[in-house]
Amino acid sequence: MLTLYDNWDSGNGYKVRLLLAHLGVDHRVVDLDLDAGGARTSEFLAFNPNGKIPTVVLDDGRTLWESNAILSYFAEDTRLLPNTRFARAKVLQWLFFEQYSHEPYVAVARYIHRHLPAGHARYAELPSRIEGGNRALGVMEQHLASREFMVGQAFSIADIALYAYTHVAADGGFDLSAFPAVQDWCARIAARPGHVPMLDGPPPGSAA
Ligand SMILES: N[C@@H](CCC(=O)N[C@@H](CS)C(=O)NCC(=O)O)C(=O)O
Repeated sequence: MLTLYDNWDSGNGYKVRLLLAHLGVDHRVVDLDLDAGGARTSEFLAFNPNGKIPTVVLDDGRTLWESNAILSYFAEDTRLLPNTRFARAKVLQWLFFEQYSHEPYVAVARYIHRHLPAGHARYAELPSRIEGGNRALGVMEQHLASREFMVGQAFSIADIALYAYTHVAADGGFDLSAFPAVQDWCARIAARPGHVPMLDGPPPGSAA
């Protein structure tokens, strides 16, 4: 069976869990304790030499990593990836935006707050992470002020990729009330049939 190497508190992992839930793809989850170096063991590095979750091992043993590549793989030929050339490119546009202009700020600020002890040197990064994250949220706000979804008229993996860390941005010190269209979009995504929430602990029986 398809195996997802994951961590319950990771938004990057949650993207894949949310997509697999929407598509009803059967899988098993192996939850790695990242703070204890769970993604740096020789066993896991054999699947992903970059030492990061999410990583999937397909039924035939092939591996795939990078959350947005995994989303693209499973969304192929489904309602979650448009099939016209320009709309697909727009989905890619937002996936790359998420990785370069959003996740390094919104997710990293959250990581610092949730996983590093008070007084850790990385708390000094927070002002620049907040500034960059607010810039990314501002881009989304402007875009979503007149749209229901990130691309076209339909829910797609662009929404899933950006929802994952946006809806928990407050964990990193962001104030989403300054972005009302983003807040409304988050509520629409969470209300969709088939939605699953982010986890609040490792799923039972999923430890490596
Ligand atoms: N660009 C990657 C980022 C993956 C990533 O940063 N994963 C983190 C958890 S969110 C991780 O595995 N960290 C463990 C480590 O670096 O040891 C993606 O989108 O999949």
